[in-house]
Amino acid sequence: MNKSVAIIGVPSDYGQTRRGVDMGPSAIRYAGVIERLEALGYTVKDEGDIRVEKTPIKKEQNEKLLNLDEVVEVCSKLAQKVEDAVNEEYIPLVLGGDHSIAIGTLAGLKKYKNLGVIWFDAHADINTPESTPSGNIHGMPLAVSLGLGHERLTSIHHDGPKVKAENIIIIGARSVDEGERELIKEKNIKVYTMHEVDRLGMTAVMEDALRYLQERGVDGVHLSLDLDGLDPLYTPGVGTPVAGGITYRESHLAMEMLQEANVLTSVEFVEVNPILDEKNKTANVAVALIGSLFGETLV
Ligand code: HAR
Ligand code: MN
Ligand code: MN
Ligand code: MN
Repeated sequence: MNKSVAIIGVPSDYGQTRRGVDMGPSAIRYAGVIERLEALGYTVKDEGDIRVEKTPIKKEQNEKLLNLDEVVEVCSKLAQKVEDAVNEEYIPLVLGGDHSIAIGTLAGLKKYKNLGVIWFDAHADINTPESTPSGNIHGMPLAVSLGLGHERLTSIHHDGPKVKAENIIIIGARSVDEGERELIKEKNIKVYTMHEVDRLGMTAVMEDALRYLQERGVDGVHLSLDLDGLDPLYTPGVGTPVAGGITYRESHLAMEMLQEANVLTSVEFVEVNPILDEKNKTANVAVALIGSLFGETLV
């Protein structure tokens, strides 16, 4: 793994309707992410937080795309930051913020022409404006990155799809909407639901996932980790918790296996909401997982 990391905070909560997830970057910094990476010998450049306007959040459930202007603005800025970090040969480590920010991160990774994406999440985040049950853009980033959805979102930073359907792997899914299920089938997207995690175990899931990406000849791998992928027992500070999730130990193992495979070229951790949390527990888990992902070992 590249030994230089650029941290980019994205204090945005416009992809959903609960305030507080905009404080995620502060909570993760407070939990010691920089110290942790420096202790592992990384050169860390903290880019600080992207400037995000605090406008009132819209909640009308009849609107198909809530806070579209704000999400477009945040993601456009973020894409440029990510692209700059990649060009300067840093591994971007993006701290959210809700998961709508992944639209910007993936748009900024355009140097990788055959990018693999590992999406660790309770949700599939592949809704379109037609299929969304909520209008919340954090339920849409994978669809947008495939080029599906509002033109103002799909054209962020550059036109065209940002990732190929066959290069996406979703791990931990247990809350998938009807329209999402259809799209997953239509595009033949690789999903390890909690059923597969239970049945095969995390070791086999990760081995299989890594082999799958290798077979596709990816030229980079992005990890997008939604803290709600874990069971809310471990990460209660998230806006849309779903019971029956990945354990702390399983996630820790998954991170270690990604480190061992030495494939990651960018990372994002999203959906930490300190207001809903218990004494920064969720941010502390995020930082522990980042530690494992970047190579912490006991001996
Ligand atoms: N699928 C639901 C929707 O589109 C819920 C999405 C919740 N998403 C996140 N990100 N927390 O994974 O509204
Ligand atoms: Mn998500
Ligand atoms: Mn989620
Ligand atoms: Mn371990």
